[in-house]
Amino acid sequence: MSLAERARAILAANDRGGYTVPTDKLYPFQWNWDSAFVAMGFATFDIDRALSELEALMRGQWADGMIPQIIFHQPADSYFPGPDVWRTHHAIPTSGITQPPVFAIALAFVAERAGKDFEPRISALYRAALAYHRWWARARDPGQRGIVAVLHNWETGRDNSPEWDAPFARVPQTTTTAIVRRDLSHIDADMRPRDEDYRRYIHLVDRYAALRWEPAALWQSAPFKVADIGINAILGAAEEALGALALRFGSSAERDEIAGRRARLSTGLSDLWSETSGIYLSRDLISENLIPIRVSAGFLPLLTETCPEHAQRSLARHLDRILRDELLPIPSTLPGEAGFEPKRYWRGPVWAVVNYLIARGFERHGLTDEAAGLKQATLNAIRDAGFCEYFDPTTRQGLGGGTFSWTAAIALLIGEERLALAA
Ligand code: 9WN
Repeated sequence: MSLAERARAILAANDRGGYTVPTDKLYPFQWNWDSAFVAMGFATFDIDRALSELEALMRGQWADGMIPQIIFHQPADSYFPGPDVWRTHHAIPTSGITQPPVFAIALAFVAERAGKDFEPRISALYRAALAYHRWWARARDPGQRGIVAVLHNWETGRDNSPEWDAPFARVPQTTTTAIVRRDLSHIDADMRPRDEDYRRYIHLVDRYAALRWEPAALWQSAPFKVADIGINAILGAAEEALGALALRFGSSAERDEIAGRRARLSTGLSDLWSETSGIYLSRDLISENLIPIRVSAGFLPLLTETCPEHAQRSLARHLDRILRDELLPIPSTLPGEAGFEPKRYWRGPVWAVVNYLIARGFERHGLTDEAAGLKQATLNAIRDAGFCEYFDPTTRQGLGGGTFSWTAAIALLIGEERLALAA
């Protein structure tokens, strides 16, 4: 079987009828940003199915516009924390937090390839994306400073990144919920977050559930409030994608509204650039300090139109150094950082989805060699180690869960471009 055939077989195996689980057993529900990448992967061969993936996310969307991190379409007991811990009130059970807003980026990607017949469905999804972005601005940037905050590390999608170590020190480890980790029955403990991390993760869930997930109450009470560089960059790019969709599906008032948020985010992002580190950083919004830990997500502002040339050049130099050190690009935490651990989840391993976004970022600024090199290295890692959840940058070994949906989606996306170039 070719790599593309294997990738499609993984998506088929993880299909639960209109939506896809990240991988069997370890993650038995629908995850927000996983499904956005999966939708793009499906769009390489099946537009109808790509739209269904996004529509299933839309069914989980809350009345206030939030699209949750997890949608529990069907019960399963192989994952913790389940709906009983989240205690939310949506018709379909969901978690109470969100994840990186790749949704509109995926929708624009699918829309570009879809024929006229799909327009009514895309139009409904555009409205969902618009409501989602309004939620981000209202609930997570109430002061309109141009950077949005996350209130739980799971929202960043980079759960145990060393960036969160210092902000998390303020979060108590007390919980009212018994912690029954299911992940450790599927994956080695040294590749996953530690128990003390989980106690803090669940402390936050308990605290927010007690506030009935009311955004203003969460904002007041949150002991963890961070401007994650990944989310802010992705949201900047997603507003751009939404602006393009609004040309076809929106009103002129909506186009102005989107342009306003986009301009604010662009100013906010420039505030996350660190001249000393030569990369973008996250900011702790309680201490107001930039978090001086260089991570792969610090490359993501390349996705935005306004990423300045000096930053582009500096990020290209970072990539070059990683390649000269003969590491698989781009480690989630850059080697040399105190918290770097090449096998422990977001503290070092390489993730195909992050590489794909960064490559798109290099590409849009004309840094085509960087983009091509990164895509090829990602494809090679998948070919050699399999469709794993993540890869050790030092040994290139595949780690975490196997037969992963978003890794399959990226293989399809990069593979398709390679075929187009060869033709
Ligand atoms: C919590 C599904 C998700 C990804 C995240 C990744 C991991 C969950 C977990 O798996 O997080 O959301 O339980 O570890 O960190 O990015 O979306 O693949």
